[in-house]
Amino acid sequence: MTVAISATGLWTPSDSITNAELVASFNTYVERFNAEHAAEIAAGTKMALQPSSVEFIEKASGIKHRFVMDKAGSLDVDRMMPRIPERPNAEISLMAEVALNAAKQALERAGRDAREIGAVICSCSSLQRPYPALAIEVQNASAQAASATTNVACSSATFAIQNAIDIVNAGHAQSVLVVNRELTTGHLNFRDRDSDFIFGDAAVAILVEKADIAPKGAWTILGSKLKTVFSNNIRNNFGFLNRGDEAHRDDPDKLITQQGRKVFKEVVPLVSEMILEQMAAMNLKASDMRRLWLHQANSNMNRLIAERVLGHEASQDEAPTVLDVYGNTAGAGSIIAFHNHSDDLKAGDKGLICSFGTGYSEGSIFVQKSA
Ligand code: CO8
Repeated sequence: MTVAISATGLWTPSDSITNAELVASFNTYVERFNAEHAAEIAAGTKMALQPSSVEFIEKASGIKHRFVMDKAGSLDVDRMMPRIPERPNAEISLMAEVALNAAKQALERAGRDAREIGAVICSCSSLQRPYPALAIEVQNASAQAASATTNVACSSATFAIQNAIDIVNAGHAQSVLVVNRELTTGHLNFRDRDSDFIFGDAAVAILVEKADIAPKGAWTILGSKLKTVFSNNIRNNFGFLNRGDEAHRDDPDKLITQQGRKVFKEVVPLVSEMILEQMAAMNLKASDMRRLWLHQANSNMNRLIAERVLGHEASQDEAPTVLDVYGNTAGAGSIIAFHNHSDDLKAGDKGLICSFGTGYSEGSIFVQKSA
């Protein structure tokens, strides 16, 4: 059965932070920390913290700006984490609300009523709570359908798209709504200069449907490939067992930690080889690929991967970057690139939505614009 992406939706918070604002807050924290611990630093029993810089961030990552749930709390030097008040159980949860914002846009763009949706898949890098499942809450507020929640970190959206393709192919539903909401700043360490600049908040939605009911201009799925290779290089040890060890419950490893350089070196060959293998299996040449919508973790990484796949340095038109505006939005990154940079393509154009990241996990979805 032919399956298509009928439409996508994108939601971002109204707050945002520039590199200059982030660095100013972090460097104030560093000055305070070093002043408070001057004696220990002088005695060599504590390491002085090093300041961050806008120049480093832009050169190392390509990130200039990111949308965030709560700017004030994240930049407040006495706090350095978003302020997200708990809601009563009778109210919709923040993550479900955010997911619905993106979902409504995808449904509107496809001209689809929520009652036509046969299944809802919510996928993301971090869940607000273990249960009840976020997907069931989203489903309750929108579609009359079965639902499931998945987490494959940066590949959450592409792996969920594969699940949606399988559901349609198996005949269980004709329209499957995938929602990927990434509130990354909730588990970002704003006191760590190696990672505080990387992530931003966003939610995306992808409507996957049987091709013969999809609207004009939908994206036919030509093929897909998922891959996982275990690695500890990006890790977050937060979880429901933490309360069993009070001594380590609030350690920095309960937020995201990563060996960024190792990730860079290992993931570039892994991803480019997987894409090339899949292209060969599908008889696709580099010249067939009109556009690559790659995961948005690092602009230098994307430049290298796109060059290996296309055989030449890719232009912004061939492999658009949205990192400068959104930062790394985990699973949402490649979908934001697709959402913002696909309307200009013509019927028959082929492209690739590709995620990669924590796990490691990689997901490739090859698409072709229909008439
Ligand atoms: N300002 C100034 N200097 C800095 C800063 C800073 N902010 N940060 C680090 N430095 C210093 C380092 O300490 C180091 O100093 P020294 O040489 O003295 O040791 C020097 O700059 C160089 O550091 P690096 O080697 O680390 O610098 P890189 O050029 O490698 O850049 C990056 C660092 C940007 C992290 C880069 O390695 C990178 O992007 N790697 C890839 C990472 C990646 O792809 N990660 C995948 C992300 S996972 C994902 O997308 C989803 C996760 C799930 C969601 C999580 C939500 C929170």
